[in-house]
Amino acid sequence: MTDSPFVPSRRTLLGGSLAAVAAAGLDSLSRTALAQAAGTAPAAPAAKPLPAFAAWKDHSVMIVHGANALETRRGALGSSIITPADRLYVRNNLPAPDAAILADRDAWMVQVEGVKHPRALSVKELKGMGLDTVAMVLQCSGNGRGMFPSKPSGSPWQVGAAGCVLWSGVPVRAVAEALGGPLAGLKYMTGTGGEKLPEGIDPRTLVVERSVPLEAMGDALLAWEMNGAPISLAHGGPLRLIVPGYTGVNNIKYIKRLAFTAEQSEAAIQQHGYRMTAPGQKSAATDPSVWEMGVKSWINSPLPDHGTLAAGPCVVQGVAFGGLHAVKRVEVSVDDGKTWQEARLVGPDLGRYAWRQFALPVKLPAGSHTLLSRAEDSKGNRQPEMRVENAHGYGNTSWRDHGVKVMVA
Ligand SMILES: Nc1nc2c(c(=O)[nH]1)N[C@H]1C(S)=C(S)[C@@H](COP(=O)(O)O)O[C@H]1N2
Ligand SMILES: [Mo]
Repeated sequence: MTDSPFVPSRRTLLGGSLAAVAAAGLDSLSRTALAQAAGTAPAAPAAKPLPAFAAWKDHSVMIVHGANALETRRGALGSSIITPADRLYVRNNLPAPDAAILADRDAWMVQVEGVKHPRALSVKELKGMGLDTVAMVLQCSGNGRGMFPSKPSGSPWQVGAAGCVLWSGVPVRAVAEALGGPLAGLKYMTGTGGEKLPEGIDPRTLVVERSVPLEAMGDALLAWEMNGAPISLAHGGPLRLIVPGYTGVNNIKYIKRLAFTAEQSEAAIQQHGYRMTAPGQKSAATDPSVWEMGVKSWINSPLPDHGTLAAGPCVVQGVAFGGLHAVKRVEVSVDDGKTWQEARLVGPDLGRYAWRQFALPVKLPAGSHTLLSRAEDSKGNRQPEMRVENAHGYGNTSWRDHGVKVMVA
């Protein structure tokens, strides 16, 4: 993956919020001086340009880690529950396919295997087989990797490789049933991405193909719509496998094959990639696979980059989700974890795979304050204080790591 060189683009200057415009227009010295005067950390350098396939994203709120890794800035997820498409993070392991695959969406084919009557189905046929909508947190397995002091390789995501989005499509169950049902004894559901692979290379080294336990099929969809619009190329249109509660990589974009299988995929991304491997070790297929997401929350406001806050009332707000289980409770601390208060879950409850927003009105006196949040799901699983150290920086749900320090005067 090649990162584009740093070029302050006209888009940033024209399209951004006032703060972004100011940040982009200043050299780093003046930014630092301003930030110091305001008592905040220096702002990040102006953004790299967006890659062409995601040029329609809101550049002012995206951190461009590379041409295939775009993160939403903390605090830019908005104060309502659904993440707008133009603010949702993007992660591709391979270059996205040509936009021509969207020219005739209904004609896109997916090969269904491991059922009694395997066959290829068009999106048009799928649309006649059933319909459901799920609100779901889509989160990269490595979200929070940037908080690991061990600096694992990979995009150093903070909180913004995640969003809460609506997917509409046909339940995988309905498709499997229409084809006679999965064959007996199969253990996994395997999805294959439709990217074109270079010739002359063993496809298993590059193909984005992931297997999840068969029970994940229960709420899985073959989706053609996201947030009420046909799925964009960046997010996997014309057709995407949606596996609610499972990390991003298991949600296969441009899906061209869906198979019920006895074994996990032989692709490198399954065998060696996305495994919880001990620090310093090489990944092996015996390491636990990164599948279900853990209970997690973080604060989106106030944030240090809002500058010094005025002493007095303020609303601490953020998002919380439970992966496979609904989030039940969120506590907030404004004193670095000494005391905790229960926050209110606000906004609509869009089901167990969606996140809930939380809010807690507090009064902050002058000084520096570390704000923390920790969530609990309906099964009593609690967000842990510490991350699980691992070689590739997956699964960071640490409430300690996700704390924010704000200045009040
Ligand atoms: N076909 C395909 N599907 C894919 C990927 C990919 O590279 N190719 N990347 C995965 C990863 S690692 C993540 S985090 C999510 C990102 O989804 P998004 O770009 O819609 O946010 O897609 C997943 N599905
Ligand atoms: Mo990811």
